[in-house]
Amino acid sequence: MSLVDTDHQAAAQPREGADLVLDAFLRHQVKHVFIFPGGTIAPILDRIEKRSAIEIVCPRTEQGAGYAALAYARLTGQTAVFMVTSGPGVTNAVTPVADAYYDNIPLVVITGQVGTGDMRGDLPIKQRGFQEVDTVALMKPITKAAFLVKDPAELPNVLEEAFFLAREGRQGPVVVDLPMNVQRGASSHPAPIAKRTSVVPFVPADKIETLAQWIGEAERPVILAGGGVIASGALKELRALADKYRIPVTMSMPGMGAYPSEAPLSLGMCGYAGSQYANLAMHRADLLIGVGTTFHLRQTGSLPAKTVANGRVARIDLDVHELDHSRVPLDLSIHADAKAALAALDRALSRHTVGDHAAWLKQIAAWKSEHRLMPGKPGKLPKPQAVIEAVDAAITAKPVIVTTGVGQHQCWVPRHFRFDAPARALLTSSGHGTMGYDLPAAIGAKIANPGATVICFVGDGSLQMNIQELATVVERGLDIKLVVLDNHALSIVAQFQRQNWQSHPSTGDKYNPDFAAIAAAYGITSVTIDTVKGLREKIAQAVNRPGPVLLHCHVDPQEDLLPMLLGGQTLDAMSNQSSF
Ligand SMILES: Cc1ncc(C[n+]2csc(CCOP(=O)(O)OP(=O)(O)O)c2C)c(N)n1
Repeated sequence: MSLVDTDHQAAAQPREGADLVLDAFLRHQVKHVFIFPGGTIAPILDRIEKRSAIEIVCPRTEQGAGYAALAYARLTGQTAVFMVTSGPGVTNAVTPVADAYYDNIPLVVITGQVGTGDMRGDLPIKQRGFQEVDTVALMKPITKAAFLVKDPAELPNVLEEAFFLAREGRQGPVVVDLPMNVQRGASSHPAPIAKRTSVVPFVPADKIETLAQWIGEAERPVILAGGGVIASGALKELRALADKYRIPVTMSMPGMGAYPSEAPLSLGMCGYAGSQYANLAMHRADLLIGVGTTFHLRQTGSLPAKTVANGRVARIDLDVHELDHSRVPLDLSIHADAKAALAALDRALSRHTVGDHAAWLKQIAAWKSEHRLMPGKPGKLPKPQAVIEAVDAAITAKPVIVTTGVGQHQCWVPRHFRFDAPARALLTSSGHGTMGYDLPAAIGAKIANPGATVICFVGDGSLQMNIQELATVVERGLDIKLVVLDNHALSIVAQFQRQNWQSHPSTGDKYNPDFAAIAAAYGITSVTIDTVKGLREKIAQAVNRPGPVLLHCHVDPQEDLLPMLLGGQTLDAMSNQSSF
């Protein structure tokens, strides 16, 4: 069956709002929609089911649907469609929408709404309709735009604008709120669709020339690559530049994979949960070049003016506001798409002489061996880092997509799993830092790329935010490997509490169920790991077995995330102080 329902398109006017929504999906070649249903979204759901071959993905909660949509958009490069019902559907969708906003993920969010006659409008009352909530007001601060459509005739243009805005410039979510009478109402004369064209900033040749000159002068250059490098498809350009001119590359968490973890010039992740060697390199650089990265607290620490002790800072970004309001003071700001800017930089550099940075690379090699990322004192239970490394070693097939929750485990994954996008890609909730992204994101990843090996590293706390999605895994027969790093704690918060207030009464020593038994109850193969003995073999067997598997790994609860960049510390002075 074709995705386009030609019979219906030929049908006589007038057309219902729900049909006009479906038309927009078909125009934009939507292949999957992610939905958690309810009455006020049912008209569109019905239309998709009856009149298209679009596949409906219906997890167990709005969060499940939302995070799956986010991962799907990330991997397919397409705008994902996420649909929820009015009232509680909308409020449950707020967190995934915020996640899409802060991590620049193109999403069109269709929200059901009570009929316009039942809407409170400007009246000084709480609610007029059942399950009425002011969706636009709730969503405005966490979307690129939020529209309430009151007339079906406006639908084609509003939806066109929504699909356009989701991708324009820095990508993100757009909400379209659709009252029942708009979905069900007929429009004889929908307005003709006004096409929009993207504006890509012109690469400023003079600034690129300045940067090329600075690279020529630099003795200690470092590139900080962010998620923007991956989003703009600038992997080839970044790698060519770094390799040709021997510039070490560090990455933010969303930038992991922009440069291969294993390459000799890779410094891995920087910042709060990065390594001391990456942070030392940034701090001691005489030229730091940020590409598609925000220079936020997590990457540069709490003393932004001291990110670089004695050097220049240049930054390339698609978002001019980020440059105008940079946390880290800039000596050069280049408003451009990363891919185009790096290609222009390479051309400009061909006219300059660049040294081999031998002394700098030698210094970095010394820091790397001096500050290796190591687990703490061995205990009876496996170390989380050892589990991650064992999973890494056990997977040979490509591509591999890794998703995580939020917490210590999220920080250990970039440290101990080797990334190299797109063959070994990381999907994690970066800007919003949302527990519960993990399992649903793995579902979206597997739907987007059924041939990929999908691994979800998840803490016991994060898993319990959306554990119900194990049902979706089974229902859709998704071959996902869940590696539960169970330390019986909301550990990163427990560590923070111990560091500052010496105890963790509500975040440590948590009661946990037998996750392996829960997986088994859903019909998922499960394996329990609670000893160091045979760890690698057991893990290799479990991750290479076909079909979904949950590995319940009891890991050492006495393991701190170390080193860590604490508030008030400059990048050269990460803390290595145990909290126990
Ligand atoms: C939805 C949500 N609520 C609260 C937090 C605050 N928070 C950050 S990490 C964390 C603990 C995570 O525990 P777990 O998933 O077990 O990971 P661990 O730190 O033990 O590896 C909490 C409560 C958050 N990030 N997201």
